[in-house]
Amino acid sequence: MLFTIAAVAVMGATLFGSTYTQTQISGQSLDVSKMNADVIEQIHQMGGLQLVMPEAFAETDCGALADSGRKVVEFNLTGESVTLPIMGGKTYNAMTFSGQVPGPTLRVTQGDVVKMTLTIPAGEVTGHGNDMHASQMSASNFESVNPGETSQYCYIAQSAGTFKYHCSGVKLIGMDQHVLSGMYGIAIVDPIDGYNKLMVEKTAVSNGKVTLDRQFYDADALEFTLQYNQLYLTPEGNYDAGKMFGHQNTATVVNGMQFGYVPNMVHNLLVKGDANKNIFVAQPWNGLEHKQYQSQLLFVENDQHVRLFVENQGNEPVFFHIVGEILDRVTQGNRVQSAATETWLLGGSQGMIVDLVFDEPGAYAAVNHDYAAIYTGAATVFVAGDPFGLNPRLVDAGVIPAPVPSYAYALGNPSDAVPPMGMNSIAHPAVNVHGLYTDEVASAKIASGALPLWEIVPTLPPIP
Ligand SMILES: [Cu+2]
Repeated sequence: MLFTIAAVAVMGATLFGSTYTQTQISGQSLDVSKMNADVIEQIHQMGGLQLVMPEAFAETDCGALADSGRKVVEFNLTGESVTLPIMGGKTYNAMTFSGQVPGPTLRVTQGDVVKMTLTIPAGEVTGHGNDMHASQMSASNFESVNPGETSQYCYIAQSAGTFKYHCSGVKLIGMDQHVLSGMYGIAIVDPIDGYNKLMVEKTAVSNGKVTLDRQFYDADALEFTLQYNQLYLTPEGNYDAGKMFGHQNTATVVNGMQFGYVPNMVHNLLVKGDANKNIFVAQPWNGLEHKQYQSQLLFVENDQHVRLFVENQGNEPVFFHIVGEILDRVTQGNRVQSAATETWLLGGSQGMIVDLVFDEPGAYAAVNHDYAAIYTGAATVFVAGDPFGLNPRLVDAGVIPAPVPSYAYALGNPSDAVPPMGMNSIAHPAVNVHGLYTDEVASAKIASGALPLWEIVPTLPPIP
């Protein structure tokens, strides 16, 4: 528990204070005189929004579903307020599921029963809840769990797709604060019959004529998750509801971090021969001293089926685009929405699955093609193949025994962008520890086999 006593007092007042309106209006520039004060007062008198949903917060019983013949997948989360870093060397007062932002990714197959258990440690400053969009059941079941308590519900994951889950606040009060401070994640529900093979449109010249030359790729793919959100913070690192109401975010984050997937000093060294010569315009998490927060790159092979699970967790639209690539297929739910499209729009709480093949060796930035978002953090760099011709040097230095089809074989892919394996997953060659994690979560990742590059890189032979 890392809050100062003063911060606890402020948060306590915010979260448990007497009115819903105080929570939402403090510190912001909304013109209250133009709002219907009676309605706001009425909501206040009712205890926030709780009574707007009359069946609110009933108990649920998992017994019937547990014996229904379906596979039961347990999903255990804790609600924890912690201090986490932000770009520029400062920290902010984060709220997390299980000490990480985003929370752990749940992966199930369509038809499975999800048994979600939320535990709030006794020392936690506030209660929390969990609304899983993969469920279809009365919102009353999402519950509010107080410090020292545990609660659970079960549901059948009936629809395939990528679905948000998020804290529902204290009986909906402060939900915005909890989500925008870090309490969100995704559930991936794989289609019961698996994913479809991918068709990529190409053309060829034969007998002097240009013709269609469709390429087909097996359903198995190398998979990543990308979750977009914003931070609305005061200079002291507290949630600023006023900035949220004004849609004036202080940061755009992908998987919790601004510019978390851009080159670092190791890539500078490999490409430029100098750890201090930045090869990307913004490298805020450059050095090894950032440990699990040091930025990493996403490595893929050329001519490889890549699948991205993308979710807009935030308060601003995401215009998802990959500079230099075309999104070969966009799926929402289990329905193809588009093929061979340049950009796809995700509103708030909207997810999609992007399937694509990186045709040429190179570096490709996945962006929210809103310039304000790009410049405040939504630039995520994929490196396909060996565009920098590093294979001979890495082999000479003994880092890898033979040339490799992607740098993932030498450095791994970042753990926070790698989902749990599903029925059509290609295993990543290696996974490194990267993410907006507490040190405890980072240690657990290392214990489960992810590579702490900040410890390994200094021990590697020098690159010639
Ligand atoms: Cu919460």
